[in-house]
Amino acid sequence: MSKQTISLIGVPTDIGAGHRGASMGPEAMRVANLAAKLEQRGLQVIDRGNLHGPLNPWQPPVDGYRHLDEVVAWNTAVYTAIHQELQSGRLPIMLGGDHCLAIGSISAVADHCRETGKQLRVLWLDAHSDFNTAEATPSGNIHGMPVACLCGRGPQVLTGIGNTSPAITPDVIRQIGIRSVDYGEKQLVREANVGIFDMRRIDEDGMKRVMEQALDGMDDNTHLHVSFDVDFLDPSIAPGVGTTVRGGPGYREAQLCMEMISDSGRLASLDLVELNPAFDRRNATAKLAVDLIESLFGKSTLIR
Ligand code: EXY
Ligand code: MN
Ligand code: MN
Ligand code: MN
Repeated sequence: MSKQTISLIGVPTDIGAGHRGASMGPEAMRVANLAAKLEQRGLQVIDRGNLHGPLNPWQPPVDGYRHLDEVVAWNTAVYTAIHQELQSGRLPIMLGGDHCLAIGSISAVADHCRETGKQLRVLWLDAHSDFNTAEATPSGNIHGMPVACLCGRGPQVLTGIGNTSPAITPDVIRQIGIRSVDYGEKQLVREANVGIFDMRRIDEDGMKRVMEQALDGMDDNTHLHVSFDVDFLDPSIAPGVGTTVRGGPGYREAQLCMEMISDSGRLASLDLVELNPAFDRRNATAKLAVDLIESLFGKSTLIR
């Protein structure tokens, strides 16, 4: 079998976030040696460099959305880049950037699945559900809305990115690590019936059982996309994010989560988002993210 080729796509923007700094995420991941670590695992890695888009004008929300035009521009570029990598048979890793960029990446993945007859499963690793709408959002920040947009709840300029709208249906999503959902957002995720494994569930059942359930029902025809928001992790191990929420998975739980995804053998695309070097200490969170991505690609602590 030929070597799996991974392409790294940097998307240096914080256009959907409430704090500046996630725009520095791609470079922090490069400084933490992501490409070399994956190559050490026997993978071929192509760094495609960074996408380009509008600067962050740092304006207040208009009609419930902050920086909507700029968010559309960045996500359109993400869609095109990710779709092209998938069509060329490579496994794209989108290095964000804030989580609004998952609208573009997952729209591309969903179109690719329709084109190739694959079944899509999305694992959303996050402290937040990211299911806000213009009516429900407390902030107007679009990084709190990507899952809703992907499911067709949002402005047409975002729900319409790609060839099919909505890009996905809620039944393909499994959210892990959730512990911060806004009041109105809670009604929305319940109505949409999003599969949520919140922290209470992880406390009660353990990460092993939760991941078994989240990965259940996949087969050889499944394309597994992982959208990894760094705020999924407990802030004690991952301070380098703008939206920390205490009570997240610790190092061992996060490793187990990644190792079980790797064991599934279905990982076919990845977002690494919300890493914010302005909040980090000596690039520790970027190094941790690289460590966890190595586990996603088969580095295991298992000795048996
Ligand atoms: N739910 C809050 C909001 O919509 O403003 C916070 C969202 C944070 C989103 C982070 C990236 O996952
Ligand atoms: Mn998020
Ligand atoms: Mn297409
Ligand atoms: Mn989050």
